[in-house]
Amino acid sequence: MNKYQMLMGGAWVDPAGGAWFESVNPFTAQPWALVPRGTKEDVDRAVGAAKTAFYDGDWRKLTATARGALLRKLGDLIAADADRLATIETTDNGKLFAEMRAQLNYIPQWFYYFGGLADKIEGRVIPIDKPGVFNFTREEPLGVIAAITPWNSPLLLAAWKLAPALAAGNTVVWKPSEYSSVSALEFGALFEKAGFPKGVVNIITGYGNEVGEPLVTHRDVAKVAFTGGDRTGEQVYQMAARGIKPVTLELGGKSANIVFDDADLDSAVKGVVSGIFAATGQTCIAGSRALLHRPIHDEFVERLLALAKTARMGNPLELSTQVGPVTTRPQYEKILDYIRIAKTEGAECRLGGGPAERPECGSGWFVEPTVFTGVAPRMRIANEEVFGPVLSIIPFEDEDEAVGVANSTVYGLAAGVWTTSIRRALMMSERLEAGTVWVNTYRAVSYMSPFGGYKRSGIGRESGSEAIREYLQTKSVWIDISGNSPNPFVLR
Ligand code: TXE
Repeated sequence: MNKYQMLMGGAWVDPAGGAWFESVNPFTAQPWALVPRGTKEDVDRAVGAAKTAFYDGDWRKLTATARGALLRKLGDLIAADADRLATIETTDNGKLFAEMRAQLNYIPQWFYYFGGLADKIEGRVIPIDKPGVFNFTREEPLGVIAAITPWNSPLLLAAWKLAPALAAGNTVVWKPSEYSSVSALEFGALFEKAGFPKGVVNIITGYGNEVGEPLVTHRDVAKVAFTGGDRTGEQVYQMAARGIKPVTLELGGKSANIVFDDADLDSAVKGVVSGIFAATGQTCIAGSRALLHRPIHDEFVERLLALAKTARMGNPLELSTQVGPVTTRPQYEKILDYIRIAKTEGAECRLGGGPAERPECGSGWFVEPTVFTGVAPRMRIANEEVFGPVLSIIPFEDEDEAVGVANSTVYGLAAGVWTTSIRRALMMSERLEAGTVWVNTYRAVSYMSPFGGYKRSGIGRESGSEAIREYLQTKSVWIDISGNSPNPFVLR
């Protein structure tokens, strides 16, 4: 087993406590790598390195154009290493190699896009209402950014934070999930190769309470960018509040995929299947509720079951596999618990409904693609994030009811609408409380388009030009050009 080190101030170092933990391959349920178990002492060291790089190092002296060029170089290096990094991600988190490779091939775009934005961060000259005074603004970096990422798309979700944070001129301490740290540590080598000054990006691994908390509360961390579960997000927000630190939070959801009777049902069936069974349902944007217009409900369910039954499970490294294992043992147990809860609540299980014990699943943590009909909006399965291949189907009578049910959860990350009516498409996209609305498609994301949650799904936006604002602060500069001495006892 490879034994890894952490990246701090440009050096690869052992954890201060001298302890490592095993990273387990979800397909074999066997450990395959040893990850450093960081502690508060390591956090102090990593934040110290990032602080030094921010205030004293070469990073500050680079022009914005040179900073952008480094980001673009990094993008090239990722593209050249995509297959290797994707294989590592699949081995670490069990998601399909086909999916991870597509992500890795796309990740460079975040570094190209934000690299391009680096030298387009401009202030304003304000035609101020006071004669003899010149006023302008500067957009400045915040300082040391703590980036905390989850296990489901380890490098993609890190890129969403690192690319804008670095483009804006900040330095970063990145803590990947304890379940998927290996790709982050391998990725770390590319920063040095690209020519980033030492300490601009630091990577610290370990558990949420041992590393995440001291990182969030560290007095030299200026901002926290977090993706994870909403309960942890709430804790992170509370801890950051004590230090009056801004946060970006991306916290998952219970997204509704709404199918109207005028929809192209072939596309809609594929869209609903992709929304919940792709990535084994372990995505923040999972369309875990299918809201079906009553006139097409029965036919749609039959077609959906027919397609879902064909999903090939097995080794995520094989390109023919469509549904892989669940990433972590606790997550596997959580999904099975929710299936039990749904059955107890009276939902009707029409497909799956338990662990997958097919020979091709080996000893991995597999759950059968599961479909419940007869789900009532009040049931827990219709309100709580399962983060697995479990679909809840809820019928609706008309547009008002569809909107009401879709908006009835505490979340608001995404929604899908399937219709051929332009009126419905526009009306629904206005009335749905979600940061992303897809019409006649699902699971589309881009570096160019802002992404984030309404309500309990989060705060702030990642991707798109909006994202860079999350890593900047505005300074207003006033210069007296009148040459007069004003009355010191009144406001100028
Ligand atoms: O996530 P956590 P978990 C949801 C999903 C899943 C549930 C739990 O429903 O079932 O969250 O997953 C770090 N201070 N999502 O437990 O705890 C942790 O080490 C600071 C949705 O794996 O949120 C990891 O790096 N940091 C989500 C990161 O937070 C802490 C993706 C995320 O872990 C911390 C993943 C603490 N006190 C899970 N505790 C999405 N939005 O897509 C943990 N961490």
